[in-house]
Amino acid sequence: MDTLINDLRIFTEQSFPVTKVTSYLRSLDLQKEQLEKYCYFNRDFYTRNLVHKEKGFELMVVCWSPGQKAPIHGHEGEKCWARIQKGSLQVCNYKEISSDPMNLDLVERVLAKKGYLDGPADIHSVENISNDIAVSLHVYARPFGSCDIYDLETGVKNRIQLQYHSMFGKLC
Ligand code: 2CO
Ligand code: FE2
Repeated sequence: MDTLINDLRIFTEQSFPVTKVTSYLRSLDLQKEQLEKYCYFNRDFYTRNLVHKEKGFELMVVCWSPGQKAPIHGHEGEKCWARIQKGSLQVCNYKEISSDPMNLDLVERVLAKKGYLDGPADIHSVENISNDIAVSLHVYARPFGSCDIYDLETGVKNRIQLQYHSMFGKLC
């Protein structure tokens, strides 16, 4: 993890060059033991487990029980990547056609399996549609504390604060 954090620091100085960071994260070789202390599951929601945070980026492990979902939300131009470390996740990517009234186009639906690197993401939903747990590693090249949730049924966009479930391996 320390090597990864140091490398992300170097990428911060370079403003996270997308091609370079993408190939770096794609070939990242992390053993599951290195993630274990950040893996907390909750029955009711997916968990956001902070590994490291500084001004330029944050690193997080996200744990998904079967059926858990991050609803459609926006990343607002921040560069962010997610790598599937265990299990699989369905990622749906959207394009905003208009904001008022809300009109999003589903541009892509991907079944991301272990080793798959997603990103940089813009507007997406992420769901564990499998019967097994899933774990993903997220790099946000700008700490990400709140986001817009898009409700397609009501056409309403809500701002929400994002919470951590654990920080540095300890439950919050
Ligand atoms: N962005 C969501 C979150 O930070 C997880 S979906 O993958 O980017 O909670
Ligand atoms: Fe996301």
